Amino acid sequence: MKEELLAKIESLRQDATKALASFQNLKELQEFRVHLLGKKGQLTEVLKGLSGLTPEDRPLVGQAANQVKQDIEARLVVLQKTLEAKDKESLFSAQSIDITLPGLDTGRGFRHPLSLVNEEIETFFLNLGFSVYEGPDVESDYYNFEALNFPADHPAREMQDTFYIGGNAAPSPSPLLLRTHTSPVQIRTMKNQKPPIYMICPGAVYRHDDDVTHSPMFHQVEGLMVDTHIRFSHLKGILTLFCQTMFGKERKVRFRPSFFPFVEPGAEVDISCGLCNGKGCRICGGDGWLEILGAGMVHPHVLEEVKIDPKKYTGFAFGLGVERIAMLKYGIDDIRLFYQSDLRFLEQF
Ligand code: 2NL
Repeated sequence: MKEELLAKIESLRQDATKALASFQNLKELQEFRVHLLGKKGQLTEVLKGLSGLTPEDRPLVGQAANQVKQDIEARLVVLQKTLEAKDKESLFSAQSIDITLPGLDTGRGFRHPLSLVNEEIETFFLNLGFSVYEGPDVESDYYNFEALNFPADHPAREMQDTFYIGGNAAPSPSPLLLRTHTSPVQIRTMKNQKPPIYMICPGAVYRHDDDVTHSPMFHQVEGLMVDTHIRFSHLKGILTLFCQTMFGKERKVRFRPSFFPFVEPGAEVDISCGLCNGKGCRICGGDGWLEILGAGMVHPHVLEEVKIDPKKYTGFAFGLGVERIAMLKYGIDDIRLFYQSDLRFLEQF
């Protein structure tokens, strides 16, 4: 019994020595460790066999078994470290990457064309001493229409033209809606401040419109100048300078009579076509002029509504579409390009 076990221990030692020299990877090593030293491993079985020995033989055989066990365990630890290092090395070379190369360049960002135009407009008016104001996109019927002298039966108030916010969120008598222009910001400002008021209000507006030149959401900049002695000549002077700053000094500017409920008199402002120089072409639809903005003297009803005395103060106001200005400035023929996030388009500005 004793000799048998000692022989078994010696043979396990020799087997282990051979095996240790042949391992190629960590998996083989791990399997061998379980096979020899695991709960049901060969050496573990030998140790279990000690109970069958006489008390005199037990320490001798036990010592021999433990000696072999410790010896093998120590060598397994050393070999494991070597194999781990080898694994790591082969992982790096298998990935065929050079980790010393610089990272991928994500490129520098750039402005959206609408932001560029918006900023250019803001800079022009800031330089003249105007302030920039913003307000909510969801408005009440009162601020969007009623305060602006829209009659109750004006077609812009129809469901087909304006996006109304339905349900319990919309209290009558002033339903909620998506603003159709940024004028409500000017109404709020005139209610909160005394003249002089020199302001512009940029922002998104919403109308039930959808084709190559109209989008249900677009951007507007409106402006307002209320003070004593503001006349139509201020409107003409400032808006002429504005058009020529945005499009070039060589452009002619003309003012045509027009109607908006919130101004009297009202005008539409055109610039001469830059492509045909006023002769008439595809871009200007043949008449040599391009419409750029709407404007007028603030209607006395609007001033009264915000408690500004129309006998003491007068003002002019204007409104323009940022997309339209950008399309004319850069020669863009489809408004949807602004919203599609296609870098091939956006990168060009
Ligand atoms: C257009 C025309 C316009 C105004 C906007 C305005 C605002 C107040 C009082 C009076 Cl609070 N007027 N704004 C005036 C005339 C024209 O916009 O075609 N916009 C795209």
